[in-house]
Amino acid sequence: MATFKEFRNNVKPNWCPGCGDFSIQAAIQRAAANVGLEPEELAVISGIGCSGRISGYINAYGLHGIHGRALPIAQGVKLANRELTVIASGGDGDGFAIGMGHTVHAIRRNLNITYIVMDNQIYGLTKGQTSPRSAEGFKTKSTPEGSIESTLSPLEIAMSAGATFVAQSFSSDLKQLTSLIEAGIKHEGFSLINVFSPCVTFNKINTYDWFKENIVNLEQFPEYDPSNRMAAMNKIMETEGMLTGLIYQNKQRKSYEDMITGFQQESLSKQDLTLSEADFNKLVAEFK
Ligand SMILES: Cc1ncc(C[n+]2csc(CCOP(=O)(O)OP(=O)(O)O)c2C)c(N)n1
Ligand code: SF4
Repeated sequence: MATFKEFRNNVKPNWCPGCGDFSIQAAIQRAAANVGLEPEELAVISGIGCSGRISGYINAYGLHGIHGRALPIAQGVKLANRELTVIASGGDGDGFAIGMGHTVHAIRRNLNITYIVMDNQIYGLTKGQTSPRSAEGFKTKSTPEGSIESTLSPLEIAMSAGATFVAQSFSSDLKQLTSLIEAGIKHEGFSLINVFSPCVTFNKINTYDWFKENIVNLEQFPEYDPSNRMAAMNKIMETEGMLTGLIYQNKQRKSYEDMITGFQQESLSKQDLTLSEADFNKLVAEFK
């Protein structure tokens, strides 16, 4: 069985020293080993951003896609080869700005994919503009007088889009993050894991200390029941989206793959999809 070290490759990340994304990389590698995967059983698909580089830093199948398009690619990979464990990842700009339409529909489609958002509340790669996750009043190069737009709540959006698994964590809490990624991989459907991942270079407000002061860990509420949708929505609103842990899980709803008519257990990539000449001609005749 592969250890987490076997999910490492020899590419040296070029993230800034102290960037939260390092811990997310480590957590993915540990979670993959802990659930018993081999590198050839995992595909990591990412968008564009500092965070998007992650697919190149893990020894597994990987694709560094285009900005905001990690999820369409990840869904294609999963549909073509359902035997692969598919992790999609990217930044809050990638998933909640340009890619938001894909995020909402991937959530409601519920393919068996784990989506890890590396949420630093800013655009890192393009050197520090506001993202939909930036707070009102947040000053950046694109909002020198402070952002006048309201902050987007991905957890509330995920819940209202019919999510079957919603979790949030902090890159510094490697233990919690690893166990949530393991739970996300095991979940039979789409799992959204939003991870606070400080950008030490451009975001001087949402720092490690700021997160430590503001995070509300769900462990404080032993009676909390993540199968209760109403309680999950209430807790997200009560904590202004700063809660961490497993927020909601619906184990009843089947994944897209398990509901789609004719979609077989054997992955498409292993099936003989050759069309006979007779069938081809029959198909073409339908369009005449
Ligand atoms: C279609 C397109 N639009 C815009 C860009 C420029 N761009 C690259 S990364 C990025 C945002 C980066 O922020 P985020 O997704 O939050 O990732 P981070 O760098 O913070 O990890 C933008 C706007 C692009 N590469 N492609
Ligand atoms: S700019 Fe920010 S997000 Fe990008 S690598 Fe540096 S610390 Fe990380």
